[in-house]
Amino acid sequence: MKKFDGVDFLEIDGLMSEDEIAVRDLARKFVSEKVIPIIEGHNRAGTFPMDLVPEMGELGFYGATIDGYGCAGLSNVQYGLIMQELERGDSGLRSFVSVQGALCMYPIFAYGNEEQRKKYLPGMATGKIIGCFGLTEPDFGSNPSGMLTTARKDGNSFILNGSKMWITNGGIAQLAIVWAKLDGVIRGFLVEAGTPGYSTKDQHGKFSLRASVTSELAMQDCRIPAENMLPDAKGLKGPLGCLNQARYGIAWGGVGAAMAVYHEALEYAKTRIQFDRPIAGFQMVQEKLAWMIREITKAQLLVLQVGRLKDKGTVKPEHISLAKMNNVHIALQAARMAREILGANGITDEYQSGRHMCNLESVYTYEGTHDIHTLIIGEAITGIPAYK
Ligand code: TGC
Ligand code: FAD
Repeated sequence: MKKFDGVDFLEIDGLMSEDEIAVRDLARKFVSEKVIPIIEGHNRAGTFPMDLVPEMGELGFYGATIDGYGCAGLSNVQYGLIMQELERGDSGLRSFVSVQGALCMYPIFAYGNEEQRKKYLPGMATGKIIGCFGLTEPDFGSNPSGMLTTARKDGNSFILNGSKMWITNGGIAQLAIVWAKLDGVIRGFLVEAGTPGYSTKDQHGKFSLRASVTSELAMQDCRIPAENMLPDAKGLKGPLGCLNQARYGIAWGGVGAAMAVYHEALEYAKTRIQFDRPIAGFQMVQEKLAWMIREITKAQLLVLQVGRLKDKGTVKPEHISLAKMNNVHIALQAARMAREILGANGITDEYQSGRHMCNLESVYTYEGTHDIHTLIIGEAITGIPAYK
């Protein structure tokens, strides 16, 4: 297939600085050279490409917006462009980097004390320490405020009890951020792998995000030092603050996945001959390709504006919800259309679109389902919460 060199129908590159484009191109090259050649094999085997972890650290992908502690100190737009390119490769790879940076390094940076930052962030920036984020429980997904996991103070320790489910990187993480209720208030705890009473079990049988580790976490009288609580996160707004960071990255990732399937469908349609001419010449195929480029262009503008607001410090959670829900939705629709254009070939892993389509079903559901983001926007514009 023709080399991927971006999708830019409306000269949106012209809205970005040279530094932003340089970071994007670095990530694009990494994905083209290191990810695309190996990712279908990992997807088929159901394994995460661990070999790529140190190189992504060297490239500054982890905790990229943090200034100091070995992190790259990039802008939010630069960070978003990295996530876009990673998800062009595979949603599982972007998930790994999202969880490491937005869901694990960010809470240590934002809610931790200086000792915690110095102890964990430099190792996480290189990928030597892998993190996971335990919020969801078997009976509390969209409604994390009902969580059952508890923490109890016992002398100089906390004792954790409970379980978490669907945790990205769980089985490969050296450090888990576990959210639990202490005297009824949600707090964040740093649990190191190997702590007695803490165990993980990988979840198998996934048809989605196969090149990503998803695990259950169990805490059974798990005793951790008292200094392992994040001092500045109190209540649900602690984990929701992390989700703002991760949902923002996913919104960019959606653009990347949509660009990958559009590119594949367009190249295929130009060379696949039926009824003596390329299928790209049929109106119904063009309608699908035109829909894709229209939606990708809108998604690019949407997320760039959200990134600019984030860099200015004026972004609101509902802006991020709008971008996450829209961009993942259009990426999933685009992947389904691309799969259709590829005909029977679209159901094999010789082509990427089927893998992206399956991955995006998870992305549509995690970090707040599409419908939960609809309700977040609904609350923002009406002032009336409709979750309960
Ligand atoms: P609610 O009463 O609305 O809010 C509780 C407190 O939180 C504050 N708040 C926020 N703070 C920061 N950022 C936000 N986005 C916030 N939204 C709300 C709010 O002001 C309040 O503060 P305070 O001071 O009054 O206490 O909470 P609720 O229980 O009614 O829930 C609202 C709802 C449904 C929107 C929320 O629970 C939600 O977003 N649910 C979805 C859960 C979710 O997204 N889970 C994701 C798990 S992690 C994951 O999926 C990782 S996938 C990783 C990968 O592989 O990429
Ligand atoms: P439910 O909350 O049971 O929702 C089921 C359906 O009901 C959905 O369609 C939902 O939109 C709808 N619904 C629920 N409430 C309402 C309402 N009030 N109004 C209208 N509709 C509603 N979690 C973590 O903590 N850390 C991770 O690293 C992580 N990684 C994940 C990786 C993968 C591959 C997947 C699939 C999930 C991951 N999750 C993780 C969990 C994810 O965040 C949850 O799956 C998600 O929040 C939805 O919860 P649920 O699956 O329990 O669905």
